[in-house]
Amino acid sequence: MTPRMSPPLGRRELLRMGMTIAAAGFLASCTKSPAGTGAPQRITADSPRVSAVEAARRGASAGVRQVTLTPAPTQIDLAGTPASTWAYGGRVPGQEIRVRQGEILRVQTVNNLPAPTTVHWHGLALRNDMDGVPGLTQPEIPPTGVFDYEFAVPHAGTYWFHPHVGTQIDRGLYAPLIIEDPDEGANYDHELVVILDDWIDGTGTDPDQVLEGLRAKGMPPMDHSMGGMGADPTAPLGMDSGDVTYPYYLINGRVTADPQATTYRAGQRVRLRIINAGGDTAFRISIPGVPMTVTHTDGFPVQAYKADTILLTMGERVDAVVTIPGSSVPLVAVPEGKNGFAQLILRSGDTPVRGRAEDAAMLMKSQMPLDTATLTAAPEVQLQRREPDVTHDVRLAGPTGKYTWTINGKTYDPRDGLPVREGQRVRLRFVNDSMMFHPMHLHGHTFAVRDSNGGFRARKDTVLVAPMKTVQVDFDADNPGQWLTHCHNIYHGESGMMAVVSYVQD
Ligand SMILES: [Cu+2]
Repeated sequence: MTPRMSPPLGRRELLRMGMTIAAAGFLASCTKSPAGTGAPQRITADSPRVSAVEAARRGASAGVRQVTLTPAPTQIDLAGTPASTWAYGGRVPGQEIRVRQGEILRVQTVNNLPAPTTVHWHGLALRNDMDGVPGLTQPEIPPTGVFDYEFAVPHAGTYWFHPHVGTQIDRGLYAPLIIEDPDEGANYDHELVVILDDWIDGTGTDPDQVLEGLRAKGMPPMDHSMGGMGADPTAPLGMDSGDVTYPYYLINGRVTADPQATTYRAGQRVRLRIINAGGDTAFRISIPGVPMTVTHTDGFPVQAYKADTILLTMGERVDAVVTIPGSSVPLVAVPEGKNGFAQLILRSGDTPVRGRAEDAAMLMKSQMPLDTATLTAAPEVQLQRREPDVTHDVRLAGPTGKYTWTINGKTYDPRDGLPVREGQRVRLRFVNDSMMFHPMHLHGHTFAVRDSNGGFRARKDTVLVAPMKTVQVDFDADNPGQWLTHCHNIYHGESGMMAVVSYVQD
């Protein structure tokens, strides 16, 4: 068997992208320790280890899926109100990419934006040089530039993709990436992807201006003695659940006044694949009178659990199966700590909609929502118990001064890193020293969330770390490279709350 390998980012691709060799050299050289010092060397994105691990991941006869992705300025329609934005292929959300586990995905990305961009494949344990982090795993794709992403898709599940440059994710640049498992044995009749978003772009401002405004205003740290936690069990994010006020909340690109409606028959089972693509908003999700049987979170299966209301922070995904009732019902998404709601209509034949979404939204605020991290991983994806070889604290703090958010007292610097070695069991302790929640995302791995007894709960790649709380996660260091861990609030991440989990070797 001779697996066909894709070359690491080479001179040819770099030249094609208009990169100078000097700029390209930045990636490889400045992130390594000087030769001869005896210090461990970083395993960078262009390392032969990265190619070798990818080769081992590829089956001899893996099928190839070829897709073209075109990020470009466009105009969308918010129920009669036009909004200028940036999107993939002129639509929000972008066209879903659907592949099978084990296939090779090739995405030729043609940057028609007036700014540099990249694409990050959120949640995938893919090869490091395809992870889409500029200055760490690849150079930015300049305007008019082209970059060919190509990687094996390792795990089935509900994923998504978005840029990893500036505040671009809070424009319309996002789309679902669904990876099917041919052996899964579907126990449902239909699938419905449900993408939640908070929307401000093209409504008289844009996300760059929003960030400028936050910095201009500055943010005094909140008074810790106020003790916002624990006061209200139905407000798990505390009192401060967002920095940005959005005029619209969308489901699948549709505003509340003009929701998507999908028609089924009573008794049919629908697998919902719900993705929170928001920039600064967690959502509670409920279908009044219809329990949701949660089957997966962040792509990985959990022991089935029935929930009435689910909490989903930015970057998280949840799959749930519902049975269509005898009358049409809304799926309602309430932005945590903010006004308004988003909706989508599940039609049951031609019956009228039962109940008002406004009333459901009110009721949902008094219910304790499910945090999917508290679920138990399905047996086939449970991490074996093992003492960690290395433990790193990831201390989350802010905001200070002109809206600065830090990890371990520092803002993001790609030359810094939390060192890990291939083969290690790694523990990250996300310690939230701030009064705001942070959805902490780790690239390239799916960790196991620890419970208070030292056991494991769900497998996740994005986990809610509530104000003043600590969440510990374990993972096996089996995907060499340089991987970000960061807050998935885009305004926190862009203001410093990102760090590198850095594979090193002697
Ligand atoms: Cu944050």
